[in-house]
Amino acid sequence: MINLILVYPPHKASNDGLHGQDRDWFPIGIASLAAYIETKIKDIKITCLDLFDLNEDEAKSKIFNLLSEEDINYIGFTLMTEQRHQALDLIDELKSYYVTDQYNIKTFVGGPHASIMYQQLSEYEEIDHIIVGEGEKGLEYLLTNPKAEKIIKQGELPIEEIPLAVNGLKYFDEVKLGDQAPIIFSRGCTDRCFFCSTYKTWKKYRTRTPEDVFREMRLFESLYNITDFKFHDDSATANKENLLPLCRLLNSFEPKFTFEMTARADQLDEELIYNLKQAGLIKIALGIESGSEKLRNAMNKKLDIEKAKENIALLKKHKIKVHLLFIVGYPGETKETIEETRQFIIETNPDAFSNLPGLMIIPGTPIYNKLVRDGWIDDTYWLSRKPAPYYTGEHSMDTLRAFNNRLRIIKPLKIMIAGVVNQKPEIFKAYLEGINNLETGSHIVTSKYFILHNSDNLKEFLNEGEYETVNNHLTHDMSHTWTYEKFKFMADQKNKLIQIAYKAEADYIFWIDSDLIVQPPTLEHLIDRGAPIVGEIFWTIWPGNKENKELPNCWDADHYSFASDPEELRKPGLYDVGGTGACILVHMSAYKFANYSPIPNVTFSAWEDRAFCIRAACASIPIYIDTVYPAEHLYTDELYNKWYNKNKGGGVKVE
Ligand code: B12
Ligand code: SF4
Repeated sequence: MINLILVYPPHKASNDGLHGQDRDWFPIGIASLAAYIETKIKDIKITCLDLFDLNEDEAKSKIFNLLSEEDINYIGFTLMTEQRHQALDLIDELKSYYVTDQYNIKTFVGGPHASIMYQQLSEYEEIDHIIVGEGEKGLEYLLTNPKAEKIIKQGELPIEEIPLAVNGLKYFDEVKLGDQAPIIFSRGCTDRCFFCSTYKTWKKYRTRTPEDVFREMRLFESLYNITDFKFHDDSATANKENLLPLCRLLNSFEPKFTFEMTARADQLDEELIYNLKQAGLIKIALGIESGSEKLRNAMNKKLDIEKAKENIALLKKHKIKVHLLFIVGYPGETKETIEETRQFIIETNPDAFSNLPGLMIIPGTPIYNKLVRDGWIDDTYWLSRKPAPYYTGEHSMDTLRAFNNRLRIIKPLKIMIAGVVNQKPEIFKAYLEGINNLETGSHIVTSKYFILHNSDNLKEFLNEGEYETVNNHLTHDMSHTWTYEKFKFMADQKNKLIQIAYKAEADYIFWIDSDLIVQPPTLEHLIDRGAPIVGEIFWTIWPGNKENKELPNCWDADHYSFASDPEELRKPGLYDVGGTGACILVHMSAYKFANYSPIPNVTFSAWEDRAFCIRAACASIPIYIDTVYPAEHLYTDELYNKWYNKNKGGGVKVE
């Protein structure tokens, strides 16, 4: 008798926040193999192990327990690129224990990664066989041919032989199905997008008969009490003639099933949408990939974009939830192409959209082959334990993160630029020039609001509604030996500005001290950082600093002191810090919570920026400093004159 184990291996999420997958699906690949093979080989015992959410030790002991109890002849593993190593490690261990005279276990692999990297995998001694492509016929061949070759290619399964995967579920030691069952209507895809490897497993696009699919869904209902389904097809709607009869079968059946599916956005029309809705479609995912035609062409995504837009509107009209899928960071992606994608999202207004952090490079895809030719990656990468990489040949992960944040700005962000000002007119003018030169795309709307402190003479530089004045006996100076009374005054003014921003529903306050000249990209760049509190750096030699050393407007310990060397901040980047001030962008989520008032019992909290940052830190709001576009701090007349000479020529001396 053949004793066969089929394993869906564990998938250890990496801790980089970039890879990993939540568990909300069932591995029908091995279920399908089990369902097929039971009809072909009579004298067989099959066990399927779904180990996806176990750690490697748990997975190992599960397999080893089985091996110690039974005489297993064959054990096969699904290989996805992302979890190749978890499977390969298990095979290694297994071979080191169970290859003796006593045991003779054949190990084999199949699935997407095996179907692509079979040559490389054939060099692993521990793997006895690799089944390429669809696994059913290959598995039958292996189990019926003791002398089967190492690489087995048996080609695609005729459509009428595609098994009902549901029949394979009885072989699982534990059926982790949840409330939704997986189902497929078709195999393969009608397209060949350059980032996609699906064609390596499934060659030709084929659909199952509507009757077969309907029968399988009813079995899920009667055996597992499931009435909600997810179609795992790449492109479920490519064959309308076959799909409409399935819709009719589903429509006439009680209880009513619900389902979701993925389709090409241009492979739909109103008749199909109407029928799908009647049949129980509640949600559809559509791969748009990019709003830029240039990029879609580069991806070989031949999408009729007008048809796609029309279909999205029709789906919404029929109350089917639309989830759009995008790729960020394909070669050629720029700020402008991201803007085109953002505009596409705004125009079509889907119920949801998503994308991975970047373009995931999967072997076997045309884009992978190009990057190999360009020397960006090579096949040895897949021998490592690393997850599939994101393409960073043109943009760093930081920039990709910024692109991702930008995409999520659906309504223009309101930014209130604010400050409490007491300044020399020339410097204030230069300061305002810096602010007016800030670049703002269509995703940003700025306003200004200042409290002019003992500075009525600055009114002439501002428009009505951009300021208010407050005059009192307190004076500003650069000695920074401020009294508690002065700090308290500043805190009160800034708190007042927070209230104004809140009333105006400003998404962000951008605090800029009135002697800072910001660089044009600063605001957009800080917004792209997607952080609740992020300062832009500037450097100052504070009066009284004996070492005559420039220090940044941030600190990482207590009382404007540094646990690490501030010079490291000279390298452009984003750093988390203990506190910052004077040039910071604060999101509403942070300014709604943190204010500038001194904190009782914390002596050094009298400086209002410190009090703000302590409050934020206590609420676990992270604080960052960005060092890519340092501002210029014109805190002495000499510095102003130098700046003026450099920027305006000539120079007007400030006394
Ligand atoms: C639904 C789906 C998901 C679901 C469920 C995943 C699953 N494993 O079932 C979710 C959303 C969770 C998912 C996640 C991911 N997916 Co996905 N997903 C799919 C999709 C669309 C369908 C899978 C499916 O159910 N097919 C139907 C069943 C019957 O086929 P199958 O599982 O492939 O099994 C057949 C063969 O592969 C083979 N086989 C499978 N296992 C074994 C084992 C043995 C021993 C043998 C002999 C044969 C064999 O025989 C089976 C029957 O013919 C495929 C594309 C596709 N059409 O296949 C992509 C696909 C499998 N996913 C892919 C990717 C990249 C991912 C992610 C990495 C995406 C991400 N960045 O998060 C994650 C990885 C998650 C993980 N580690 O499992 C790639 C895989 C490429 C690769 N080289 O690994 C594919 C091919 C899509 C693509 N665009 O290239 N995915
Ligand atoms: S991305 Fe979608 S449409 Fe393109 S080839 Fe892959 S499955 Fe087909």
